[in-house]
Amino acid sequence: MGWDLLLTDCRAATMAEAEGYGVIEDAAIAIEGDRIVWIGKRADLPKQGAKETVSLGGRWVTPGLIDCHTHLVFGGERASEFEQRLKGASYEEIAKGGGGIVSTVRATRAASEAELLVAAKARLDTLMTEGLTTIEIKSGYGLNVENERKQLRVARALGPACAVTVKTTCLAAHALPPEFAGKPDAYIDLVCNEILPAIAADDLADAVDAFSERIAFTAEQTARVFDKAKSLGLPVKLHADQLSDMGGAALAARYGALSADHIEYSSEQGIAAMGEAGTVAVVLPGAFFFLREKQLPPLDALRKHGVRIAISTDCNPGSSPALSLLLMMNMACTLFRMTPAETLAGVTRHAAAALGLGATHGQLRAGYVADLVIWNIGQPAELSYWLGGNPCAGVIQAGRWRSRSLAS
Ligand code: DI6
Ligand code: FE
Repeated sequence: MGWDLLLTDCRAATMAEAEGYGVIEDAAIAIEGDRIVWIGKRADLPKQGAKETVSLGGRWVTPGLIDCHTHLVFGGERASEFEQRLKGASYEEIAKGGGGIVSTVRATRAASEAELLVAAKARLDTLMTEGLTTIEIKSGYGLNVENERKQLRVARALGPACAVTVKTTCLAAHALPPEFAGKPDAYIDLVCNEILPAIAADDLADAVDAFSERIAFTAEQTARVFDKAKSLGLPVKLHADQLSDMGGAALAARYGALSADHIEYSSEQGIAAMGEAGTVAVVLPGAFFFLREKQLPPLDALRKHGVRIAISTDCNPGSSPALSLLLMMNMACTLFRMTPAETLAGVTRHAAAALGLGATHGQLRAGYVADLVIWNIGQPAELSYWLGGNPCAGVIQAGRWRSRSLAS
């Protein structure tokens, strides 16, 4: 019988090497079930039949794109805060004035599960047109047991609804809900004693995140959340040092976090600790751009200390209403001076590592899950070159065609 699917006459950017694209010219890729079982030069292809053979006409193939940090499920939008910021108000001022994250908490609590699903699915459909095959989705707009569970149930439902891999993260320690005003430690008690155990009991989260910041939680409060997550067997991630240096990078490293995200203000010491711990850095150029930040993430220190760098949309209604991962790749190049090869690794190989999926996703490699994107491009750098437009010509998700338009 042979393979289920054989792709031939393609050029593969395998992302299977520590640097560069890992290019195989004139490649063939064989798929069985949901896995890649052979990839290499077409001339070396073992003699074996396939149920379906597709010639890709010289097109490029990459691993499926992975958006490893989003707040995709939320009620409402915050365009009026955007207008306020354009008149001079800062993100922190708006948050302190009762807007910001808490205004989305009100809208998310008021929305039904069905309403949240429809709105999030529309956003996910847009992201998926560009070859997204895996997405991480955080809670953090519910901030009580019932509504954090509601958000995470919607996130879990999106996987089967859209034929995409979803990893969920409980971000109950995102902001102080209004009913706990002035009592942050009491809210952290609720997170540790009620919210996280309830989420874990229903297997609603694959990881736990927190927002360590002046307008959110201290390092000490974050550490309490992380201790609880560890005791429940859940890996941790952190919104670290986005607006000020809170020692977040070092804290994340100390807990062996999968990733520390944002990290604009992280110290070199913190970055070195991340390198030691193998914690992935997730940079979020959409939030940097949309908040008109000036402090660049410490790219040179990240490279020097061998920290893997992932890139994500941070899709959320306040600081990054971004629905294009390709545009984030461009911004990582233009704003952060990353190379196009670094940015492609940032949305494949390293994004997989940031989700604990580094052994199965994010590379074109025998044994890995067959999540592939076929592109109408002349070279991989084009993926971070265009501002808008969409060169995606086909997507294979877990070994099955999800979309294709391969007419030449
Ligand atoms: N950092 C962010 O960029 C988002 N959350 C966070 O902790 C913003 C969330 C929002 O403004 O709604
Ligand atoms: Fe975020």
